[in-house]
Amino acid sequence: MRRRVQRDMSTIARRGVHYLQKLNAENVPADLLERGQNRVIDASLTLIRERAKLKGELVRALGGVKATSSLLGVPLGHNSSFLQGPAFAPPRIREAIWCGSTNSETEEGKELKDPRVLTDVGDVPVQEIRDCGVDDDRLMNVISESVKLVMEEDPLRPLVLGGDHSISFPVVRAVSEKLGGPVDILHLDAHPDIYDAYEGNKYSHASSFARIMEGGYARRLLQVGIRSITSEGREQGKRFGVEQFEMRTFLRDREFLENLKLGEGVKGVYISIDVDSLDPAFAPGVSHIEPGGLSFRDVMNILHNLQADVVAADVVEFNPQRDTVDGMTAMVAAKLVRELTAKISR
Ligand SMILES: [Mn+2]
Repeated sequence: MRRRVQRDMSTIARRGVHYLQKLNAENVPADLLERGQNRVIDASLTLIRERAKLKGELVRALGGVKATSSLLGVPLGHNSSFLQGPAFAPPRIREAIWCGSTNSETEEGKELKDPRVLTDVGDVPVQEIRDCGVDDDRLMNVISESVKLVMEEDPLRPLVLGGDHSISFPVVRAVSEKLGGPVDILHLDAHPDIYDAYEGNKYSHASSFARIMEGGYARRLLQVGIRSITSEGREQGKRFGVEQFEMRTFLRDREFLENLKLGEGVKGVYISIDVDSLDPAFAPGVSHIEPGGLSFRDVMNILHNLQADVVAADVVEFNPQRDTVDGMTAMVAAKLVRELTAKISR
């Protein structure tokens, strides 16, 4: 009985966003279907474009800033190898940012209620687009296009709320293409996410950094917090010249990592934070619980001391379905977003 209950629970958790009906298109002409899908995609991009434009106009009218963090939610969970809960993360993170249990200033004194510091263009409607039978090649293009629409509105810079880690590929691709060259990436994660493919899926959340490195979108890739890595992960790391900092040597690497200077000679720095880079004691609401990770203060020290022009960032893999009842990990993800906002906005 107990075993059966556990299986049912895990079935429900795995089901994630599968409540969506599969589009039944067997007898529908392909061109009719594609025209309909294109209209839905156009409508999705129009909403992002117009919201980004409005927020950009507002910030420019207020004046006096070079860079403003702009939240863009990408509620995508189906490229996870295990659970799909990260699809539900963006609204939970926003709720925690503004929940009022703490003040609205970052640790170093930036006021988040100032739209010149932090603005929001909403979510890419991932589930609505998938519900129309759009495949991942096109969905990834929609995500890249949405990121570019934000960057179109100077001084907005994308701060992306995941979603599973597969979203970092289309986001970094867009940032690099828009800026016209590679970036340096600081990637905090328990896992290197650099498999050539995982379970046959080239868009897997375990493969995003293979796609990024193949595409030439990054010059340096520093991976910090690593403690679940296979021989393939290490080989792929060598193949792409990745600087992998494993937790087992963190005490030795700490001073270096707390004094990073990145991005010179490239278009800027991208920061990707997988919430599971933190020890599960600090952030239990993740799909892949991996003991032995960074403390929240370790991450703050690395971020606060980083010298870099941060052009974009993401916070991924927060899984609300695994969080504590009081939403502790939502607060952790929200604080990561708040402090990344401080890092980006100038
Ligand atoms: Mn991870």
